Amino acid sequence: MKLLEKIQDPADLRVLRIEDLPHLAAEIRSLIIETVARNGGHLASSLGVVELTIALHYVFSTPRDLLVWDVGHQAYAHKILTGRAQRFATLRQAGGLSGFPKRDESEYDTFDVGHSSTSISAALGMALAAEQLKKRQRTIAIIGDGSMTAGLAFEALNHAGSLDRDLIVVLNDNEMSISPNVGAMSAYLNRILTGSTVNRLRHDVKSVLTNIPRVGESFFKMVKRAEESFKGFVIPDGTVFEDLGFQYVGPMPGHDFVTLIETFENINHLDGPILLHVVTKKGKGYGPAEVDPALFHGVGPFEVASGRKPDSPEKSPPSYTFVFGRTLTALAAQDERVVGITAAMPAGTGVEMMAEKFPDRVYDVGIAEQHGVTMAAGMASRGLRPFVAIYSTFMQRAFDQVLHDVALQNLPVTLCLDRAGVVGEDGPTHHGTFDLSYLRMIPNMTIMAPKDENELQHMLFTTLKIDGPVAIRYPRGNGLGVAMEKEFKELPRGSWEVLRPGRDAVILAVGSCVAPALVAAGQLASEDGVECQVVNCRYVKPFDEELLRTCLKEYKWVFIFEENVVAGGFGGGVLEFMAARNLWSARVVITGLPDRFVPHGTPAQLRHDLGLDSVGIRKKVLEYYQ
Ligand SMILES: Cc1ncc(C[n+]2csc(CCOP(=O)(O)OP(=O)(O)O)c2C)c(N)n1
Repeated sequence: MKLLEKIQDPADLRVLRIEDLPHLAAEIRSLIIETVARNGGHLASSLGVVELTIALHYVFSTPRDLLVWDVGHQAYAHKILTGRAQRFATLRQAGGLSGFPKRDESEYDTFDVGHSSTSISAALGMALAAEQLKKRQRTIAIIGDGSMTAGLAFEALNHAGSLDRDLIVVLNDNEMSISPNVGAMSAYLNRILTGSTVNRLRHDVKSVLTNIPRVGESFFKMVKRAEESFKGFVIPDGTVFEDLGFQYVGPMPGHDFVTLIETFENINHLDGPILLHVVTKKGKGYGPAEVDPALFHGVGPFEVASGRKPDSPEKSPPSYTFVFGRTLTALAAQDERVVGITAAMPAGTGVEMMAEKFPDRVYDVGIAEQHGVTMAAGMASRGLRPFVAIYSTFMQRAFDQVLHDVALQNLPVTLCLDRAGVVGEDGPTHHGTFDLSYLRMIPNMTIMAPKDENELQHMLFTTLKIDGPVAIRYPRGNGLGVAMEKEFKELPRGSWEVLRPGRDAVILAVGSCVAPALVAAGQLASEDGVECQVVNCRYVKPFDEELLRTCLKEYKWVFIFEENVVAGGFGGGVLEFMAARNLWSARVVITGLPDRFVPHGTPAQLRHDLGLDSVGIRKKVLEYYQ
């Protein structure tokens, strides 16, 4: 019988011998690799923390003690050990397990996550709640070195260090964010690992260790043993973390059960804020992911033996991300004011394409969306034209910076919002379905959404002609395969496009809804006898006022489709326009996302369920049109 089959919850794990744990780790790794190879997911991060996760559940009394995962993309072993091994095959599938911790999925999932750098704040909150409610518990935040680059994590360290409450922060250092980690903190951690800090302090390791209450000689022996297998393992005085009020323990090897378990047992007796610096290898145990952890950070299905994607017979159209990267590079070549900014996602956003040609004009700020946007504002205030490429969902974090630092001063910063709309299997933490609402209300903003990849390149070019902030939102995945025009062209600000005439009703479609609206209009005409005019509302702000006025006067029925929440979205803007001008003759039907969080599933299925594919659009028109 496999070890994993005996483990229904962590209590079953705790009766195993330490010698058995490497077998268990191997079983968990196989299950993770097989499942992600089928369903896609976050592979390398999860493989890197298998031993760490087992050791945490082995020593701490979960679920009473709380494990708070940062981002949560590395929590697959945690899910498997906490009663979800049997359902693990459903990972990221509609109705199946979420790819991230979810409180309504398990009592072991202490906090819903997806966006990074929340764990220390949330864990501190839980520790304070336990104190006030007189509950005994250990609270442990597990945060990666990449996630540690965000302001939120620093804010939490700053506060936690001053409060002196019981809190353990496990810093999982694999020297990688999605791509190699960046910044001074990363360089600092690296100096600790490579020894310059360690060597300076090694001579008085013993006196420091034996002075820590309840640790003493045995811990020192354990440290010495670890030291033999690992470059440096000390408790140095004077790390940044010590100065912030944490007891610093580490750096320690993150794949060695004996060291991990003894250390956790020891720090379980320590009081106050503790930072345990654990060194792991991203992708551990799966060759292709160890070799290229960035590629295997988040992956679609692949062949286990080779690590390669299955061959697809057809050549797929370029992705929006690729078209963005290529266009940005071309614009940078034409205009030396252009700079590119990414927040830890050079590959995911396509900014790396510009970095290859213009490395001095591209900045990876780390997971620091707020800083990236305000830095862009500073650049724009002095004559540069920054393009800030951040996924729609992560731009939420920089809302005030967009409003206060960019828009208020009407600065020409281009916000490039990839992964707008439903993103699929990553689910509600990652759907980019709020941007039209949170941007449309901001004065001075221009907002565009391309109907296809060709229009995206023209929009990027057009932003250089607009003297103020611009946001372009475009979907995840491949473009439509349309012909790419060679010359960039300017799309006059606030201009819409009539793509198909029709006398009976008008469809106002935004971005990803334009193509299915055209398909639906074709079927409505040929099969249902309803002729719809289709308008590509490529500017969500400002509107094409003249065209909108004509539509509102000439048609009894106006159908609006947008892959954004209805609340505050494009359709809401049309209603505001009508109200302000007393133009009430048309009936308006808005289809967008409802006022609830949309779960995970394939993008096609989600769009179908939301009525945003051609089937749904046709159905909606027929439902209302008389
Ligand atoms: C606010 C925010 N920005 C960007 C991301 C995308 N993202 C997910 S994981 C990750 C890297 C995290 O690195 P690290 O914390 O070191 O974890 P690792 O994957 O290396 O284990 C990034 C940038 C995110 N989840 N949240």
